[in-house]
Amino acid sequence: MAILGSINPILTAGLDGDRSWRLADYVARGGYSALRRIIAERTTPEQIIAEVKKSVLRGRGGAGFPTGLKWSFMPRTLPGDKYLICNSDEGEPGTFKDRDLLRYNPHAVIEGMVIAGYAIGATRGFNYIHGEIWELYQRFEDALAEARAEGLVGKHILGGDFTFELFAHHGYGAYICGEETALLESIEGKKGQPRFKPPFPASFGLYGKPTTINNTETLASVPFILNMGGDAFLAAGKANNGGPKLFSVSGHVERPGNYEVPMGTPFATLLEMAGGVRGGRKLKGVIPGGSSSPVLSAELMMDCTMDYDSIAKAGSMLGSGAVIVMDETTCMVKALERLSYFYYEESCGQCTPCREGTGWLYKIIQRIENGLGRPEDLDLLSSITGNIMGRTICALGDAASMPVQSFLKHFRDEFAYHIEHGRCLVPREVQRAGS
Ligand code: L3W
Ligand code: SF4
Repeated sequence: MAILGSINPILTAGLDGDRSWRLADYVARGGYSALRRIIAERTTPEQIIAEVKKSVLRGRGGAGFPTGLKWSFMPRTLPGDKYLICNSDEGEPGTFKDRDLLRYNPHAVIEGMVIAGYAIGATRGFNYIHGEIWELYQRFEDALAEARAEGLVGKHILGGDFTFELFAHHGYGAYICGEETALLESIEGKKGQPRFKPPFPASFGLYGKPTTINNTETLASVPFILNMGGDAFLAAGKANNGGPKLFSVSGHVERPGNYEVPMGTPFATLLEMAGGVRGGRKLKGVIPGGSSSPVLSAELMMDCTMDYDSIAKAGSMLGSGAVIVMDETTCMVKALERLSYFYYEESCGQCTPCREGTGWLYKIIQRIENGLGRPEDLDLLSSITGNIMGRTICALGDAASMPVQSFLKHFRDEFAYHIEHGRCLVPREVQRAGS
């Protein structure tokens, strides 16, 4: 079990048995009661959307967009196919929460998808599952078969008027397929390259039809909102940041893993739950929301609470909730070199600033790391990132630029030292002690 701890758990409550992914176990935990009530009481889609809006559930995939608002964009009464997609293409470096939800609580995802499908008037749903974690695809298929056999998915769900077919779809492991419009292209059988937005998927989505795309954790939260009520879900978090959140804590901590805590929990508490900085070392920096979010210094991070607003105020993003902890043994140039390689490798190549810029950034950071940096390199890095940001089709260009800008902002001295001395400010033996 990689869910290592929680405070007031909701999403992961009762997942301590060894069959938590089975239908019978989910039902024993109160599963599918929200869906049964909706069908039996003929709850209207408007009522469901109103409850989700009240909960202030914000998208758990990275952008934090309000879920109820997104659902209300769907032209529900328009005739013809409309789609719901669960984005389980979890690929952001540092993020590993959605795979645990699929692994241990797949029926919460299914129930959330059926309720969401009902609320937005969808006719079909797809769960797009990251291609490199095959066993989850199989587990989701098994759960889907159980749900179908009980009439919880498919034609005339639970004997009512609502028909909703749901399918699992596995991706092929490209990071960019987690971008919502690249994901649509991928399901359509094309190369996974992002589309221009607008039009947004709510008006032109899968096969050109209205489509809503939500993250796995977002959809898994929906049954709990309907059961406890929007107000209670909001109160389980913090104003404007409803509910609990799963955080994937990795890096230099004693107990890396997933933790469920209320939005607004102090970072210091989360760090303590993860056993603190390994070996009692000093905290140096934290990437609070997955590799695309700007790095923060230890001082800034220790003042943060884990919610969208607090992390934004400190100059970063809560993103997908992937908290990467770095201690005093970390060479920040090396860390950034690794991140930059990732974006260079994963750029889909459609836009010149991203295709050329990510490679250029990586090349410069690599030469600084290798002791061959030039005095003008830091200004050059700033200039390149400034010319990528806001000039690309999708957010990957920004995602590649923000780490560079933030590493330079908070750890500029280390980069300057590398350039001047051709070696790291953190002595080799200290780095080795930490590796
Ligand atoms: C209709 C409008 N719909 C916005 C919808 C839009 C999307 C959602 C958010 O990037 C971030 C990125 C990564 N009419 C709308 C509208 N929408 N305006 O709202 O949109 P947006 O553009 O703010 O974000 P995005 O393009 O979805 C997501 C960051 O997340 N990230 C990446 C995480 C990676 C994973 C993973 O591996 N699972 O989550 C982490 O920080 O950099 O900034 O649905 O259509 N007017
Ligand atoms: Fe592709 Fe990068 Fe352009 Fe996104 S920003 S569409 S990943 S080239």
